[in-house]
Amino acid sequence: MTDGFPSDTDHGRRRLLGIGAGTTLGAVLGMVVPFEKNWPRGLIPAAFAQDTGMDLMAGKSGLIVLSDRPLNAETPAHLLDDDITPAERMFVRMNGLVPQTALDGNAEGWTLTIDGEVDTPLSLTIADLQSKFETVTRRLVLECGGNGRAFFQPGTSGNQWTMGAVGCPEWTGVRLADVLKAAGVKSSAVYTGHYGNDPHLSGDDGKDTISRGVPIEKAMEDDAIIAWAMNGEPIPALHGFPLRLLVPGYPGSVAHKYLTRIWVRDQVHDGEKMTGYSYRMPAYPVPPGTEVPEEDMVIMTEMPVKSIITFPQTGGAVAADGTHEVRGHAWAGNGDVAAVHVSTDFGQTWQEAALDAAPNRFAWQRWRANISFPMAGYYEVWARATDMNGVAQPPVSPAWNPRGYANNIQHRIAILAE
Ligand SMILES: Nc1nc2c(c(=O)[nH]1)N[C@H]1C(S)=C(S)[C@@H](COP(=O)(O)O)O[C@H]1N2
Ligand SMILES: [Mo]
Repeated sequence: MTDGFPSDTDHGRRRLLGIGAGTTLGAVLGMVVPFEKNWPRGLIPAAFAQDTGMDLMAGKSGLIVLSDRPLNAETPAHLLDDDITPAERMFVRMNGLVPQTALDGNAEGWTLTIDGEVDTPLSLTIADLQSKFETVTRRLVLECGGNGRAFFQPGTSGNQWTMGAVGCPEWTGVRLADVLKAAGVKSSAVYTGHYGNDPHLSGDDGKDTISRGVPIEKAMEDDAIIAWAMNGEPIPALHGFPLRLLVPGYPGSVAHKYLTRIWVRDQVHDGEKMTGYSYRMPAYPVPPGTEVPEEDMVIMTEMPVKSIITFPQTGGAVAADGTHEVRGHAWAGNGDVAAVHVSTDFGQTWQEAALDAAPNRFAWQRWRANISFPMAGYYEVWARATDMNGVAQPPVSPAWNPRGYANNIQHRIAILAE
């Protein structure tokens, strides 16, 4: 099994594989099954089937499941306090099903193909990647393009992520640029197209679950990596075992899991969820609720500046006197964050937080502030990050868009001073 899945999941699966003529369902599930005699032999108990999400979430702790088919789960902000997000706290965004290879932790014969607009198409094993290219380890923020969707008015369709479709694990792999250079990128190259082996929800082999890409200039920057490890362990099944791409700064959807192929295109990639309204924003500001013509939608690129408050947990009580630490993380799709400010008076006044430097580009940055209260009562702490261009998070949802992307509204928490 891959890291992040405790042994009881492992047992569950092994027991499941062992279901044979003499096996009872009660033994498999470890509990009494009153209608045991009606159980059709060979039928996988729903408790273990992929569409419940139960078994798959066994390695997670405290996440909120937003949908179970496909599996989508976010992390409450106070559980994102670690500088390096552990696997058990990492949000999950599946567009399709978790591939069996990942569930089995089976990377045997895995190859990554680089083809299209390259001089020499490559077929690389994981051992090739590890031996032929320089290994790099980096903390990289991964944030779903739809994080914050729940705050748009009127609401938009899709997972109603609040603040927790984001994390910053430490990834180990090789630079995407080094691999592309080894293949020799032709001058005709325009875009990348990413492919993996996760099955489409319909089970139809002919359908891609998702296939997004980035402009070749972005792919050739130093920051994007092809990773085989997360937090020093093989990448967990839900996060892309055995290989995944990370293209920091861009929406998480370009960070392809279960990576099998990078097709270098001579045009803007037109794979699954690259076209129409998927991961696209109106080319101009629109009033909330507007129907925007498809041809006016443009591909999302850099994610906006954002921050979260990870301590204290919202809703807690503190002593009205004295000072109290609040802290969290801040990140921006265009590089480093310039400043973080906090307010305890609904945004009338702001105090600057101490902000740590990023350990590497596109890692989130720790911020801390000491706050105090003039008297007992209900307060909110609001946090506001500002990027290097002086652009700050808004106190209300930013530009409404048909699919509810890129909402970097300020995070606020409730505190009772008593
Ligand atoms: N193969 C594959 N890669 C994928 C996806 C997917 O469904 N299949 N989802 C994408 C989206 S939309 C996001 S936000 C991130 C989520 O990564 P995580 O589940 O590891 O947090 O993976 C991206 N890569
Ligand atoms: Mo996403």
